[in-house]
Amino acid sequence: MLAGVLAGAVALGVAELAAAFVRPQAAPLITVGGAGIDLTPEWLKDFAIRTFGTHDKQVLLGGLLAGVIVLAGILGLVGRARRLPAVVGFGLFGLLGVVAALSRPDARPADTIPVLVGTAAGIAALLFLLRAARPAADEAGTGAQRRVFLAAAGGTAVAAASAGALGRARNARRDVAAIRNGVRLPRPASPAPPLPAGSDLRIPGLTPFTTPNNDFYRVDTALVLPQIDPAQWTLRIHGMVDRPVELSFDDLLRRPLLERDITLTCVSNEVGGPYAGHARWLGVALDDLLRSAGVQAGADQILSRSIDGFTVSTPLATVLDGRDALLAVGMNGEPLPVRHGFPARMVVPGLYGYVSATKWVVDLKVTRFATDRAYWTKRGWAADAPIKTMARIDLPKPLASVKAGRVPVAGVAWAQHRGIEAVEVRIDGGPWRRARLAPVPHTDTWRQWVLEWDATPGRHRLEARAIDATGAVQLEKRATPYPDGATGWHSTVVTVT
Ligand SMILES: Nc1nc2c(c(=O)[nH]1)N[C@H]1C(S)=C(S)[C@@H](COP(=O)(O)O)O[C@H]1N2
Ligand SMILES: [Mo]
Repeated sequence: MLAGVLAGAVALGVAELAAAFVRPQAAPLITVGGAGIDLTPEWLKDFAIRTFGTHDKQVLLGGLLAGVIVLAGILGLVGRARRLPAVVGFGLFGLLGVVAALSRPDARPADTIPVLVGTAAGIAALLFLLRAARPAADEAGTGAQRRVFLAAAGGTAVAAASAGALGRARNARRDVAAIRNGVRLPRPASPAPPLPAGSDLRIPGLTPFTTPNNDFYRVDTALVLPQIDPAQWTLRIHGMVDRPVELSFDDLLRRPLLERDITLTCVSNEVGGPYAGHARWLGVALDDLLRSAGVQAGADQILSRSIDGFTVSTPLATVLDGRDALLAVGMNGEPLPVRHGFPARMVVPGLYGYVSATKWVVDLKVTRFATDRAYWTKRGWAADAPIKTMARIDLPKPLASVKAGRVPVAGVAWAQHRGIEAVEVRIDGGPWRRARLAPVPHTDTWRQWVLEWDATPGRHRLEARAIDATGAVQLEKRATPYPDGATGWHSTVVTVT
């Protein structure tokens, strides 16, 4: 058993080291994990995002690691009786890894090297350890035999751990954090006006109007964050255009930059959920960029692609309708953080992220919905996905206990690009009362709201709903995110003492 576990560790450690020479994305846990994400049914993905939130990736990789170790241990037990089935078992694992590596959307043949080298090393370690464990022919004494095996096992463990550690150290050198720190973004040709006074009500515990970059939600399929040097980055605009273009990062920065306040929302956000965030973005107008390439008649979609092969389909008419669709390079006064798409991403007000907000974007293809589908729309999520009107209660916190008297009930509400006209709150199913709304710069942001409540002792149920600027009331009917965003009124229960 120990022989199998250690052989598995050697396979993973050596593969990690080899991947550091090929590319970090080619490490077997990453390729198998990535293939796993792609094959996972929607309900399970939904469950994972809901249950583990932003830690879904760590949970996946941890589970995978545990699975490999257990199976390797079993193969070790098998190997004590018969070598061949154990070696074949390792080989099958290797084959699975090869298939996973080649299944990645950005796969290259070299991506199979880490898993091949790792499998070979694992098999060699297994045979070595099984030999060390075998009682010597002359039965020289089990004590001596045991010492031989433990020495071999110890040596193997050290070798596996050092290979893994060396690989990680080498990977760290690819990190573009230092390059990002050196990036100086030009001033905006069109700065955002200062936020209106009072747009942040500054109530302790209420979501701040502007989300600090470090607190901004992250949702993506990337198990390894793409590390892109802006000096190597290019953006290709092609497809149904008169003049295909390829822009460098400097080309992009030479264009007039707009600074805009836009609130992003993920379609996977449950009613009352955390996957929305507000930032002040800096970027190039996407409509100008597309028009400069000459968009041809008949096109209705922009298919954008990230460097790791993730794709997004965005309705062309939405991008060209005059809203502030950006190819963003800055977020809250800094270059984009690596987790949020450095060096460039899309941001389109009013659309859920999976149809608008491509991070690490390198390619824009002007095309038609009849021709091309994107990562999530292939999996049944809606192609047309405007953000739904939503009010969220942030205060009092769910299941909180508060003192009787004046209690602020407060939260944020969003209906990007339509705007929030009102937020209403009711207590214990009573009459709806209008909350006070904080001012906002325009309709593309969320809006804070607060209602002063005279709380009386007991358990109370609070509900909130928003009304958008078209007069439409937030849908009451409860629906889960799939296929085009959750609906329902957010409610919480508070105990007043
Ligand atoms: N390259 C890439 N871009 C992506 C995604 C992704 O998986 N890969 N996810 C999208 C989704 S579903 C959302 S909600 C937003 C989230 O952006 P954030 O992580 O910066 O908050 O990014 C979008 N852009
Ligand atoms: Mo999303």
